[in-house]
Parts: sequence; C-alpha cells; structure tokens
Amino acid sequence: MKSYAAVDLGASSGRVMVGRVTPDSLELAEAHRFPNRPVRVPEGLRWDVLGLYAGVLEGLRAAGQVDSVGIDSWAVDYGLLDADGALLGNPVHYRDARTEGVAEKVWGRVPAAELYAATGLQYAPFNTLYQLTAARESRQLAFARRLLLVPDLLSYWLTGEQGTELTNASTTQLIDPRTRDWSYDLAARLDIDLGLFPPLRRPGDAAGMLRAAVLEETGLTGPVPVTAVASHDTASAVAAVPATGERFAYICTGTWSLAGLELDAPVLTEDSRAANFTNELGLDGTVRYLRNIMGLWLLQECVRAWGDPELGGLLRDAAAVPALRSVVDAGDAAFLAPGRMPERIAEACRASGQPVPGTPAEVTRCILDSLALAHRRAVEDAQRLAGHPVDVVHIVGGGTRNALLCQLTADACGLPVVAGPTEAAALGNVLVQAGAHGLVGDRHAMRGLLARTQPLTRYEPQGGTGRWRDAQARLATR
Ligand code: LFR
Repeated sequence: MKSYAAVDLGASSGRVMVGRVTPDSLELAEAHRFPNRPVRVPEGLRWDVLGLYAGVLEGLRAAGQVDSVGIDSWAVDYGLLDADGALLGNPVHYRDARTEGVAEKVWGRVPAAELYAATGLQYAPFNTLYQLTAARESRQLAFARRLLLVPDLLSYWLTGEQGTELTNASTTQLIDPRTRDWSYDLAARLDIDLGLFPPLRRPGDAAGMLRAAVLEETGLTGPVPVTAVASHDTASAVAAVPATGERFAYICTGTWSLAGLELDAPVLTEDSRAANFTNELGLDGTVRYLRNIMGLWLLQECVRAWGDPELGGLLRDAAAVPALRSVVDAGDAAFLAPGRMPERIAEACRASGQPVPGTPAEVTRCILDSLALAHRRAVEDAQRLAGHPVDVVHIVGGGTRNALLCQLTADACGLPVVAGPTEAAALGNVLVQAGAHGLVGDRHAMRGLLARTQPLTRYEPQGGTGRWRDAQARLATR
C-alpha cells in the first residue's frame, strides 16, 4: 500500500486529498479543504496565491507521511518570477477584464484560422497567449525571467525546481498538439518569449523533493518526492473517467462543464474551429477534445447574489418547476465575468423572447435545463466532428452531486449517464503518481481500477429528446 497526497485547486476551493493505493484497491480521504477567494484590487481581479500555498502546506501537515505529492489546478494562469526567482505580483485571474479586445489584435497578426491550425485550441479570451499579449507593455513582464503556470509555481515553492507540465502547457495556446512540443513559429510571430517557460515535463516525471524548510513546516520526514501529474485539473479528471470501453463521452462538471471525447489525435478542421472545440493534451498521448460550457458557475454566481440560500432546498424547488420554459446559451462567453448573474440570465431570456424566470427556483431550473442542453449539443457535435460515436456519457466532478443535472443530461443526450467519481481530479492526480511508482499500468488499467472501486450512479434517459431539440431550435433562431 502506498499513500499519495493530491493537491487539487479549483476556482472556489482547494483541497489536499490522500489516496491509498494497492494494485486492487483505491481509497481517497480529504485531509484539508480551504476556500480559494479571488481578490479584486484596483488593478483588477487577482488570485491569492500565497493563501493557496499556505493551504497546501496546512494540507500536507494534515495528510501526514506520504510517498509522493502531486499538484493540479485550473489552467491558463501563471506567476512571473524575477531574476532572483521571486514572484512578481499576484497571478491575474482568468476572469479579469484585461484580455477584452486583445484577441482581435492577435488575429491581425495571425488569423484565427491559422492559430487553430497550429494549436488546435478553442478561442477563449483567457488563453495564456492572449493574457501575455495583454501584458506585453507591462513593467512586470519586462522584469520577468520566468513564467510558471499555477501548479508549476506551487511545485517550485515546495521543491525549488522549475518545470512546465505538458497537459497544462497545452492550454496556453502555444503548444502544437501534433508534435506535443512548443509552437516555436507561432510564438516568434507573436513576439512571445518561450524562454520564459522552464523545460517541459510530462505526467509521471519526477518534479523534485520537498525542501528541508517544507518538511519542517509540514512535519513530514524526508525525502518526499513531488511527482508531475496531469497538472491541468481537467486532464486529471478525464484520467479518472471510469469508462470500460472506447465509446464514451465525458463531462467534467464543476465551476465549468468540460464536455467532449478522448481521442488519439487532434481534430484541426475548420468545422471544429467554428464549433469552438479545443484539443488539449492528456495522458498516454491522448487528446482532450472538448468544449468549455459555463457550468455551475452560473448557479454559484446566482447563489452568491441571493445571499447563499441552502442549495438542497433550492434544487428541490427547481425540480418542481416545469421543464424547459426558458433556456439560455450556457456556452456564451457573455457569462464569463462575475456579478449580476440573475439579472444577466433574465436579460438573455427576455432578448430571446422567452418567459423571464423570476423566483430563485425558476432561475435555477433555467440554468440546469440550459446546462443539460449545452451538454447535449457538445456531446453531439463532438461525435460528429471527430467521427467517434458513443453509447454512454460519464459525468465526473462536483456536478455528480446534483442528481437533477445528471438526469436532465441523460434526458437531453438520449443516452445513459454514469455519474462519479465526484473527486475525479484528485483521483486522477493520485493514479498518475501511483502509475509513476509502478503500482498501476496505463490509463486503461487506471480506469478499470476506478470502475471496480468507486461508487457510481447510473441515470437512464427519459421522455425522448424531441423537446430538447425544440429548445435548441429556440436558441438557434435568436
Ligand atoms: C476547469 C478549467 C478548465 C479551463 C478553465 C480555466 O477548472 O481548468 O479546463 O478551461 O478551468 O482555467
């Protein structure tokens, strides 16, 4: 039996989980959970990365002695270091407004179609490439000698060693998904200095040892290695999809819904670009072919606006509201920024000539119906664009706790949904560490172990997909 600490940082909370693994068993326990509260300062929205690091240290202390540590987090964001290795300011939040209008400038130099052909990445205003372009004139970037993506930054603080983990690097829009290496030509054309990034490392690579000061602070006995995992949380979550065959789609649910397929090669066609599908990199040479959907962010922001009512009651009331009265486009980047979410949803319904949801239960129902509809569209589009049919949809992540969302997704897709595990990112993180230490084999072996050991819930589709097609048509004719 080996024990692994999985540090998993999400947009609203971080956790340190301990996975205990043998070739036939897999158990996960929470050692420590802490809030991740972005802070708005006069310059914009920033991550409190020192607070997160403090949470990681506290979590490692609570975890107790482990055989290795792995770190995953959300994608695209980074910290800059000066020539002495000190952090230059707080990392900018991907929901910060600094990238507004930047993409158009980039496309003036490299047309969007060429960018997609070179990187396979969806258009999202927050891709690292646009963030770096937005920061081009900043003094901070001028002084920077190193750029570390968030998990790589925390790993550096724990070990003193620097690297750029590949699955997360693939979200920068500076990686070529065919060569799985930097897109040197593109970076040169956009004056982006790839020398800022330390060398690439891959899931399973050694990432250094906990520094003596970290051992002292956490009470651990060294040496304790840090292992590079699939450090993009979505890559870790997809690694933990408990699929038993090849014909599956997945939806990683949480702040975002990431819905799509696991493929052997990227899809770089013009149709794929128009549908805004992304080709991010995963374990064992795989591609995460998926679409970003706003996800439970829509509900989280409403709940915040309503003064944090109890979620269970809200979902029960929402289940009693008639289905599909009004839907919004849950893929619309207009919902990206924080604030005024109930009003923005009401405005979107009004603008498309649908009934305007009034009560929190009605707004919640509108959000869940809209998410299920966006899930349906992504699963259908992905199959068509990749020529890869599926028989089942796996839902992993926080949204598995939301039974109504899981059932609506099964109904909308007209396919069975298998929901679980909830802590998919942490499990994927643990399993890559276990793989690096020879306890489990490739991703198929990992999935087999998950399917045998994790509680899963199956939802059968009900009611036919006709009303979902009609709802989609309502949105399309806007
Ligand atoms: C999910 C996620 C998504 C990424 C978004 C922003 O937590 O990592 O995959 O598109 O956050 O980083």
